[in-house]
Amino acid sequence: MSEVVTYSREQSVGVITVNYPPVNALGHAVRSGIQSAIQQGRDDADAKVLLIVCEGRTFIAGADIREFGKPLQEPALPDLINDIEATDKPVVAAIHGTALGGGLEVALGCHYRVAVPSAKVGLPEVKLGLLPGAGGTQRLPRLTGAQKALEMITTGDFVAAARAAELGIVDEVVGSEDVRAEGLAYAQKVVAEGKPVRRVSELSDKLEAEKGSAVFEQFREGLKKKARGLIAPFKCTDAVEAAFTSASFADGMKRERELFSELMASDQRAGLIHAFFSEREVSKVPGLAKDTPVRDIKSVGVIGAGTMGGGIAMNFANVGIPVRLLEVKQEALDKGLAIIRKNYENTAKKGRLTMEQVEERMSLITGTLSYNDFADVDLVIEAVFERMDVKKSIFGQLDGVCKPGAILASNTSTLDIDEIASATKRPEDVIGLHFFSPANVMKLLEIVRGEKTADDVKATAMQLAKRIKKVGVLVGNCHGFVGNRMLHKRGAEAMSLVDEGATPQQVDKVLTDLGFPMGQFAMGDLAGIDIGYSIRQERRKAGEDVAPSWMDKLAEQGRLGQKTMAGTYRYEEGSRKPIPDPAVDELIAEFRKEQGITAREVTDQEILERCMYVMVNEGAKILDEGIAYRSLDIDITWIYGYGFPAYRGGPMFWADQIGLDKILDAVKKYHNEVGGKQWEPSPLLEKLVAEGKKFGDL
Ligand code: T1G
Repeated sequence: MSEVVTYSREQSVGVITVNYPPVNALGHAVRSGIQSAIQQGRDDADAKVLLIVCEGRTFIAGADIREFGKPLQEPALPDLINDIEATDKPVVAAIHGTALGGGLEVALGCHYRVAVPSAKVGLPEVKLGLLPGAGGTQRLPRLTGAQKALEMITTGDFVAAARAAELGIVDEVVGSEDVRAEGLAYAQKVVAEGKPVRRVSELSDKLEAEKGSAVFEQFREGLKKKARGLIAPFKCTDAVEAAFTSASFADGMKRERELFSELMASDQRAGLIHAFFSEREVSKVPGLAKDTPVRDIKSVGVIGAGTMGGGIAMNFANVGIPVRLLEVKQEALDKGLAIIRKNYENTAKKGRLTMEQVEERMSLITGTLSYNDFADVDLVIEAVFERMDVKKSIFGQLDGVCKPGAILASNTSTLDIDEIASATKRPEDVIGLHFFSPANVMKLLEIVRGEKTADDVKATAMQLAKRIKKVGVLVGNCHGFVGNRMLHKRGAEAMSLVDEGATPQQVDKVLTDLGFPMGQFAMGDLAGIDIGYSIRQERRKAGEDVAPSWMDKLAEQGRLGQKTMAGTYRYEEGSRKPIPDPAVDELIAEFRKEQGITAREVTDQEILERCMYVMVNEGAKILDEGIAYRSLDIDITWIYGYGFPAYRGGPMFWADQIGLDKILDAVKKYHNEVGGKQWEPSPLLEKLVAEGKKFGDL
C-alpha cells in the first residue's frame, strides 16, 4: 500500500483514504494505491461496503497532468475505474472540494456518490485540449442524457453539488461539510438498506431514449461558432455520441480511448497544458521570496472615472474592497459612476448578479473631487490619459497627501514608471498596475516594477492580482513593458503591410484565422485610434523617427473607431461588427500616392510572418533584457491580455513549436527586405538557434 492511499475499516465500512496534496491528483502512486486498497476491501470479509474519501482541500481533481507525455505506468486509469466498478461490494464516493476530470470519473465508477454542499464536480479536460479519457464520456450520459453530458464535457464547466444531484450525477447532497463523517454515515445506510451494487456502465434507459436523436448534429452546429479553431470539443461530442451508437459499453470505451489518444497527440493539448501550468508559474517570481511580507490593502483610491478608471474600480468592489473614485469635475464623476452602475445593471439583467449585489457593490464605490480624501487609502491607482506631465503632477500631489506606506500605482500602458516615480519622494512605493480594457473583464494585470520598487510592494501587487481574480505578471520597465511593446511592433508591421498593398481586412483575417478574437485594425477601432495616434505623436515629439501612417489620417479626420462609428472600419448603429469602408480604401490609396508607393500583392503567409515573427523577435529581446523573467511570462501576457489563442500556448511557445530556426531565417529575410530595428535579429534568438534550443529551455 502506498502512503498516499490507506485502507482502514470503520465498523462494516472499508475506508479508502487518498492523501496526495495539493489536489489528490491521480498520479501513479495514487492509482496503484487505490487499486491495492480496493483489493484489500474485497478481501476484507467484515467490510460490507467500501468508501473512497480524500484528505486535504478536495476530492481527486483529475489525472496528474504532470505525468502527461511520460510513459504510462499501470494501472491505467480506465482500467482502475472499471476495476472499482466491477467490485461485488457497493463502493461509495464521498466528494468535497472539486471532483474533476479523472476524479469525477473515479466517482462515476463507484456505485453511489454523495457530496458536501459546497462541492463541485466537472469534466474540464476540454480546457486542456483533451476529453474525459477514463469513461467519463460513456458513464456521464448514462446518468444525465446526451444534452447535459455534452454541455458539461464540451465546456468543462464545474457543476455545484445541488445541481449535480438534480442531474443524477450525485445521489445525495449531505447535510454538513464533514465529508468523512457524512461519507461513513451514507455507506452505513447503504448496508442497512441493503442497497445493491449499481453499475453506471450497465444503465441504458437514457441511451435508449435518445438513440438516433439529432442532438449530436445540432450540438455540432452550435459548436462551430462557440469553439472556433478548437478540435477537442468536437472530439468530445464524437465520444459522447459513441455511448449511444456503440454495441456495448466496452466498444464505447474503445472509441473514447481512440479519440483521447488523438487529442493527447495534438499541438492544442500541448499548448493548453503549457498555458495551464504557466498561469500558475507566473505567480512564482524569480528573486521574490515566497514569504515576502505584503501590505494590507483595505481601501483603494482610483484617479480618473473614465472607461479604465471605472472598470478598475469595479474589480475592487467586486471582491468587497471599498474604492473611492476621484475626478476633478463633478460632471465627469457623476458620468463615471453612472456608467459603472449601468455595467452592473447589465450584468444583473443577464442573471449573473442580483440587484442586491449591484447595490452592495455600488455602495462600495464612492466619488470625490478632492485628493485629500485619499489621505487614508492603502493603494491609489492613477488611470488618466497617457501624458507624462499630467501623471507626474498627479503623483507629486499624491506624495504630499497619501499616508506613509500607501502604494502609488499607475495604470499607464506604455510610459516610464521610473520617471513617474521620480515625481515622488517615495519611489519604493511606486509600481505600474496596467489593466487591460475592459478592465473589469480582461484577466491580465501587467505589474510593472520600477528601479526602486520595494519587494513588499511587488509581492503586494502580485497578491492583489489574485484577490481581484486577475492573472498578475510582474514585468520590467521599458516603453510598452511586455505586452504593448510587442503589440506596437505588430501594429507597425500591419500598417506597413497595408501601405504596401494589403487591405486592413486581409491583415485582420490572417490574425483571426490564427485564433485571435479580433484582428489588429478591428482591435484598434475598439481601443480607439486616437490612442495609437497620440502615442505616435508623443514619440515623434520625443524625437523618435516614427514614419507617417495612413492611420494618422484616420485620426486627423476624426475617424477614431467604434466610438465615432467609423475608424478603419465603419459601424452601424447598435452594432460592433466591423464593416469594410470604401472611403478608407480611397484614403489608403491616396496615402500610397503621396508616399510614392505602388501597391503590390501581399500574401497571407507574409502577413502572418511579419505580424507574428516580429513579435517573437521582440519577445526574445524582452527576455534578453530581463524585462520578462521567462518566456512563459510573455505567453501568459499575450493569452490573457490580447486573446492569443491559449490552444497555441502563447507567442513564445507557438514559436518553439514552429521551430526557432525557421523564425530566425524569416527575421533575417525581413531585415534585408523591410529593414528597421524591429527586424534586427535578437541575439538571444540567434544563440538559441545556434545551440538547438527553445525558449522553453531557458
Ligand atoms: N495535475 C497536477 N497538478 C495539478 C492538477 C492536476 N490535475 N491540478 C492542479 N494542480 C496543481 C497546480 O499546478 C498547483 O501546483 C496546485 O495543484 C494548486 O492548483 C483521464 C486526462 C483543482 C480547481 O483539469 O482546475 O483528468 O503551483 O493553483 O486555484 O479524463 O487546480 O502549487 O505547484 O490551480 O485552488 C483534469 C485542473 C485533468 C483540473 C484547484 N483536471 N486543476 O484550483 O489551485 S485531465 C483538471 C484545476 C484528466 C482524465 C483526464 C485547479 C483546481 P503548484 P491551483 P486552485
